[in-house]
Amino acid sequence: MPDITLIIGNKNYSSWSLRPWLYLKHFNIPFDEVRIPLYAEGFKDKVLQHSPSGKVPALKHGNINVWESLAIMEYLAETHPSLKSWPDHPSAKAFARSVSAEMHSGFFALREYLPMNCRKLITNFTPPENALVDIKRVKQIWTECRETYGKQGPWLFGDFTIADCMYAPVVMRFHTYSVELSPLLSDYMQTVKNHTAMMEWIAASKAETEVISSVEFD
Ligand SMILES: N[C@@H](CCC(=O)N[C@@H](CS)C(=O)NCC(=O)O)C(=O)O
Repeated sequence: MPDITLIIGNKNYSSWSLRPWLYLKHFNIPFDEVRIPLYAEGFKDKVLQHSPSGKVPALKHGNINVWESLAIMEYLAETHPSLKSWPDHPSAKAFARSVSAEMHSGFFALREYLPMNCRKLITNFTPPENALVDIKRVKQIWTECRETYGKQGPWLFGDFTIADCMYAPVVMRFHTYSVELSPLLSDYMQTVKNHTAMMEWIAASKAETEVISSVEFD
C-alpha cells in the first residue's frame, strides 16, 4: 500500500486538485486517491479531517500532512530529490518558480469567469474585460517560457516541471471556452491534453455524475 494519499475534489471541477495529481502521475509516484466531491453533503467535515484549510487538495505522507497545491508539489520535490521538478538553470528555475507562484496567487477573473469544466466545450463564449487581461497575461507567460526556455522539449521549460502542473487547469479552461491561441501555444495545449495522465483525468471527469450548477453558466 503506498504511503502517500492525495485528497482531491471532483475531477471535472477541481482545478487545484489536478495540479499535484498530475505531478504524482507524471513522475510515477505511487499514491492512494481519496475523492471528496466539492460542496456535496458533508464536504467540509470530510475535508477538514485531512486539510486544516478545509480545501482540497491535501496530501498525507505517513504522519505528515501538506495542503496547498504548490506546497504539496514542493514537498514531493524535496522528498523525491532524484526527480527533475524544476528546470536546472538558475534563471529558468527562477522564472518557473515566479510564474508558478503568479498562478497560485492570482488570475482571479480567469478563475471566476472560466471555471474548469473538463467535460464541457463552449464555442461562443466572450470573456469579460478583466478575464481577457488574465488570458493575455497567461499567453505572454507561456510564449516567453516556450520561446526562451522551452526549446529542448514540448513543455513550458522543455522538460515537464511543476510549472506545467500549475498551468494544466488553465489549458483545460482555454480548451473548454475555446480561447484563441497562436500555433506555438496550441501546440503546447496539445502536449498537455495528450499526456496520458491528463487523458486519464479527463476520462474520469466525464464519468463523474455530480453537477455544480453555479459554474455551469453557458
Ligand atoms: N490555494 C489552494 C486553493 C484550494 C481550493 O480553493 N480548492 C477548492 C477546490 S478546487 C476547494 O477546496 N474549495 C472548497 C471551499 O472553498 O470550500 C491550493 O493551491 O490548493
